[in-house]
Amino acid sequence: MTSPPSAAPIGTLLLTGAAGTLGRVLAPALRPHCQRLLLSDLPAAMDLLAPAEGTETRPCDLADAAAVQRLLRGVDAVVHLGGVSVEKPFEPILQANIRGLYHLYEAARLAGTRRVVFASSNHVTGCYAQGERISPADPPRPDGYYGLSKLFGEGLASLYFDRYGVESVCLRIGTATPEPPDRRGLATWISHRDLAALVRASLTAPGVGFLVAYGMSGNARGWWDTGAAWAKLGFQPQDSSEPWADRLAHVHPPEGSAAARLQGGVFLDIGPFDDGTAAA
Ligand code: NAI
Ligand code: 15L
Repeated sequence: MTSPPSAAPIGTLLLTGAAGTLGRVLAPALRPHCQRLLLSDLPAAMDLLAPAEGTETRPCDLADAAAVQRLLRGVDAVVHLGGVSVEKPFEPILQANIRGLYHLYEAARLAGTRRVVFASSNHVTGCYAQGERISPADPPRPDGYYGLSKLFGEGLASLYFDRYGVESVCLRIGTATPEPPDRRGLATWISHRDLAALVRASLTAPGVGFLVAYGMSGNARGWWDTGAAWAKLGFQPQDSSEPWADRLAHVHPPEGSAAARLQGGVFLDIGPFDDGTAAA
């Protein structure tokens, strides 16, 4: 007997960075919403993936253009988490986040992929002062090569919609941890439950075109204007950092340091690298 047709709104969904921290959170949350879920990560990371019913594994290095083209064949939508996820010297960021993202969008264009949900980051605007209210319309102020690579990704997403019709939602995710870790997290935290709902909304909202949205829970102390983008996505958070406010108010880097003053937090303590690659 053949099984009845699935009512899942998404056909074949590719999750990159599936073996990473958020990949392992999002895979089970996305599985019921697609007909087929492909889990991809670096070959060396595939052991971290727990096999689950209805999923298929696809090892792939995003730096390998031909492999990424094979990966995207038949894919309707992508949740793109793969890449370097912290501040690092330029070279690894160039390979995974800049070249890798170019390979992904080129492959999406060739495959006719409908939509990419791109895990951008709050570090695109990490040099704004903590407490300053900003929106996706404000000028970017990346706080390092990592944030800069996410800004490149947003530019690429814009280009591939305007020229080739590949839709993108770029989520400037805040701090996606089980609980907010410190005072900054009272503004930046997004619960795993809210993140999963935001990603699902980003995959299914009609006619998003190219959209940038901050990703946080319903934090009373948040810094980011989320109204217009969340309305377009039909997203409403269920969680808030407020229950941790008293406990975390005094958990922060030394007052006056860049990490305490600027929205990017401890990423401002990393670099310059002086690793010689600029002169090579
Ligand atoms: P993670 O570092 O745990 O996972 C990233 C995954 O990408 C890893 O499994 C890694 O093996 C894979 N990867 C790295 N280079 C690759 C390459 N060349 N080819 C294929 N795969 C590669 O990061 P996490 O925390 O799960 O974050 C997921 C995404 O969300 C990242 O893009 C990160 O920048 C973004 N993000 C995460 C936030 C958070 O709070 N965790 C906040 C803002 C953005
Ligand atoms: C990010 O973009 C990082 O991937 C994650 O490790 C956190 O540091 C997060 O931002 C944050 O700003 O808290």
